[in-house]
Amino acid sequence: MSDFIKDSNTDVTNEKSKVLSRRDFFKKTGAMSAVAASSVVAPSLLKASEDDPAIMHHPKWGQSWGDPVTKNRYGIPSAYEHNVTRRNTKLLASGNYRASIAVTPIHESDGIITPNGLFFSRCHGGIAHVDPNEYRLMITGLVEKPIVLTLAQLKRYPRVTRTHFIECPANGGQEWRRPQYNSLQFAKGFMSCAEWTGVYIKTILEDLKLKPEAKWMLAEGSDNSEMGRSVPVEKVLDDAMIVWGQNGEALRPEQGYPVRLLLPGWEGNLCVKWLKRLDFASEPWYAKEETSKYTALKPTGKAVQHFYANEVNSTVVIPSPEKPWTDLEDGAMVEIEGLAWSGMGTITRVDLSFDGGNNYVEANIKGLVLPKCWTRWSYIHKYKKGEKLLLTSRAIDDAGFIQPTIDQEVFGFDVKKEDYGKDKNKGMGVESVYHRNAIETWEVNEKGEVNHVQVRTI
Ligand SMILES: Nc1nc2c(c(=O)[nH]1)N[C@H]1C(S)=C(S)[C@@H](COP(=O)(O)O)O[C@H]1N2
Ligand SMILES: [Mo]
Repeated sequence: MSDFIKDSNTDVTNEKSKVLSRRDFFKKTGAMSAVAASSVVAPSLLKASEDDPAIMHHPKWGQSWGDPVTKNRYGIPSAYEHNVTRRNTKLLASGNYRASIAVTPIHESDGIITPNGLFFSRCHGGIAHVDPNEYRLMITGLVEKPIVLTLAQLKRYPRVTRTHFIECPANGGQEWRRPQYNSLQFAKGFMSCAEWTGVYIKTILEDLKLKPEAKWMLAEGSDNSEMGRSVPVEKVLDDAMIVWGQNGEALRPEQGYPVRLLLPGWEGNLCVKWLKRLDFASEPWYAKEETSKYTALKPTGKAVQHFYANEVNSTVVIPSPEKPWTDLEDGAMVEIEGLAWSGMGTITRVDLSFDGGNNYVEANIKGLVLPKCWTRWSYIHKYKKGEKLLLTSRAIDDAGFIQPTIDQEVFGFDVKKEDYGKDKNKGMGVESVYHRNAIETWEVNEKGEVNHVQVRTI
């Protein structure tokens, strides 16, 4: 664990962060040092040592009775895992820890499920505590049969269980100009992934009968922010869900207990928590909602416009600023691991670069590969003590999208490389807060420390 995180309010602005040009990197390091290895991976320093007291002595926890099994009726993690927590920072809180963001420690994550206690949480009006007995869901507007449901009535519809991530569209949004956080948790932790249980809204609509004029669904929360969002009816009839289950238990209060909206793959802010009303209408609530569009890059180099979905994205998880390689011996075989995800489909390929995106090798996709879901990938690497690397990952999805470079994302895809920097107005020049899915780079230095950098092609 790197030592920059001392308490949950530590300011982690990235003092070491820098913007590199590709030429800088090649001047410094010469050729690329990727090794495609198939050898056995083993922590080679482990030996059955006689002088290791941790293995030679009977430990204190085995010498007396342990706690009664009912001590924690609701279990909690080992006390030794106390550092694995969500975190926030003044930079993201605007001085208000109620209308705030708590980011997920994805550097500590295994597999593709985020435990409920670590799930990313964004609340505009604080965490509401809704009494399930008083909970009601009203479904109204352009339906033949408007209804008000209790929680028990809602749960009588046939249920489905699906695994999806929820990502705030501002994830990574601090990093447009330069890396701001020397931390995976803060740079990419505005998201989490869980197994959700609930009902497809299209199933409820079979009963309520949607009128043909209905083009938008307005969703409203019952928290202090009374969040209202409009969702196109095509998405509602595709895979929109109303969920009450999160990883095998009731939704946590932070996730909108007892019921939230889930729009698989779409912007997290549309997934209204503490859901109280769905109102079908012919118009959206805000004109903006019809017009906000973003672009995404196809592998052909062509960009297309779309809106609402979180674009294909990826990150290296190990190593990362929080998980450096400072203790690795020369020649160690290590597994580089990461996550990839796309709100538009299923991950089909992940590439890994050791030189900041000039050359790529194909990574292995691990375990379950599901649509609109976190996907694990890895690559076995032979570590050379003192080597300098620029680790960059790039994911591709089955909707045909590929992660852009930051320059493509900022200046546009039609601008030729030789025009970059000459006329910044020529491209889109978009440095927004939202929908940044450009490739990210970790610099591994001679000591094995990992820093967040940005490689520019300009
Ligand atoms: N009612 C309500 N719903 C809400 C919010 C809120 O503040 N109130 N925040 C939204 C935002 S901006 C995001 S990114 C997601 C985050 O979901 P999570 O907190 O479960 O991760 O919830 C969305 N739904
Ligand atoms: Mo958000």
